[in-house]
Amino acid sequence: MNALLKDKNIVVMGVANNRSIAWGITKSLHDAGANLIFTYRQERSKQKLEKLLDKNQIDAKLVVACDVEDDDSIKQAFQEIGDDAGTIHGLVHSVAFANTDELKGDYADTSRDGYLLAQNISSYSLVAVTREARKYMSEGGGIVTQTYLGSERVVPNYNVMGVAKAALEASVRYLAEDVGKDGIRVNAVSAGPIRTLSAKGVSGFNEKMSVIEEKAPLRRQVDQDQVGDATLFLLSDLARGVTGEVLHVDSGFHIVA
Ligand code: NDP
Ligand code: N5H
Repeated sequence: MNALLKDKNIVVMGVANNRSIAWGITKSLHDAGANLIFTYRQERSKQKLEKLLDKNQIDAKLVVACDVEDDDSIKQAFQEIGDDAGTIHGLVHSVAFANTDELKGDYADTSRDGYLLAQNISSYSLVAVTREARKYMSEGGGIVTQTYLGSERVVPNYNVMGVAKAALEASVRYLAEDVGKDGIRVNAVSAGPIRTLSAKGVSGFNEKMSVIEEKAPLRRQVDQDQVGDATLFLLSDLARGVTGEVLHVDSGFHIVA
């Protein structure tokens, strides 16, 4: 237990189950004394989340539905959060989506609809939620999103999602400039491969995981708790001088040739 986020109201988007990166983040934020507010899309995720909270004796301040494909849903969710919490001090964006059949084969075969869907849910959503959340971030604070190395390098099969993450990382920088004047910082964590519901069944995931143990400087896998602690750092005052940054939590894999 530490007091890095004591009495801070933090919104966490993207817990689907106990393997979610957002759940690792939840545990770190809870240990730091934060008041937690959650958003979910599917009813199934809400049920899983409520069970997890119960089992871990974490009291959520609020749990609200939010489909990031839908502006009205985003507006409604943040209005409810703002009315309930008064002030928001932090936001964790941990959502992404692309069609499974476009996460393999040639990137050149990506359909227009598939491209736009990946951009919509995985990248534009950060712009939309930043716009709504900042209305209630009157005391400044931090926003942290989740990205992957496939934005910087050509990683086989990541394809349309790599391009969405490149846009997401560029958004982090442009948003950081916009909201910096209000004392709000915007950063991303670039995690190494972690076995989650999203990662399940996508081509090439196992190979990407094993190469971390072989080639990354630390020669061990990345887990949700490591991403949780790095996200906590970025949300906390310890990172008060850091914005527009992409922090790699990948056992150092991105530095090796
Ligand atoms: P999860 O499957 O656990 O989480 C994905 C989340 O995205 C789910 O909670 C899902 O909610 C949510 N989501 C999808 N579409 C929407 C939508 N339209 N509106 C609201 N929420 C939506 O996977 P991860 O924890 O792995 O993924 C979290 C983030 O981490 C993603 O941005 C991913 O790209 C990133 N990341 C993951 C890595 C990994 O190896 N796992 C590595 C690097 C980055 P629901 O189920 O309710 O629809
Ligand atoms: C190079 C790789 C492996 C290949 C690419 C994987 C890309 C995964 C990202 C997206 C988010 C996965 C995705 O959208 C899956 C959906 O099509 C199907 N799944 C679902 O609908 C489940 C039920 C819900 C919960 O999922 C979502 N997203 O809502 C990359 C890997 C080494 C690292 C990785 C896995 C990165 C990443 O961004 O997640």
